[in-house]
Amino acid sequence: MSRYQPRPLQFARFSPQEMQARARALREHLQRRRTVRHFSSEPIPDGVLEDAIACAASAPSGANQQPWTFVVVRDPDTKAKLRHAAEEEERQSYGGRMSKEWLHELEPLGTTWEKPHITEAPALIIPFEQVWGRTEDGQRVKHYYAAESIGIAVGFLLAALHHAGLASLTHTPSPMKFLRELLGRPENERPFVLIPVGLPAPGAMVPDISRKPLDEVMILR
Ligand code: IYR
Repeated sequence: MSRYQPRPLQFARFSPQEMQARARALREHLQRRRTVRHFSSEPIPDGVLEDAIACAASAPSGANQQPWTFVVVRDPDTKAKLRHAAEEEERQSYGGRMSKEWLHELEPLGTTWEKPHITEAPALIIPFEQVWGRTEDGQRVKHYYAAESIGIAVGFLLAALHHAGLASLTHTPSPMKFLRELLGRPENERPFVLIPVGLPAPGAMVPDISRKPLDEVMILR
């Protein structure tokens, strides 16, 4: 029997006016998302992270292999260990491993080697890319477009968190290998980014930066 077994598509159609209104509403909503670096320790309501991760896991992926694992950390000891390890790496990165040009590009963001958000945020989500997989009987399976797939899934995740009213930060400690070790993930998984999630601290500040105008990023031919 063929492994291609199609079934009818479920698809919601909107009128042109509804479509325009929905597109504009999401544009305005997503444009209000800001990366936040100062978190309150207020807890996240039950089920919200589960729903956001389910949104991420609904993303399209190469050959539908869904090459991802999302680790959620709420345990204070684990957060403290992750912060310590991240700051060890970042101290070296900011202290000389990163080029002058790179540090210059980061200046407007006000980042430093210190990563208090890792312990202050009530939760961390660490998405892992499954660089390859295994069949049920343990055979290695090649994954196709795993990097693109996890990138798309993390885009869905950030949008879902924002939609739920949570702030997030895409933190990229470098190198990130310590995440696999401290979180006990297998050798086929590569940490993609570390995402502190929660509510912003009262009075949280963000850099005064803007996005490129549409006519710079969208080309009509
Ligand atoms: N990994 C460092 C440096 C850093 C790099 C980029 I590119 C940023 O957009 C922000 C920070 C850090 O997480 O601080």
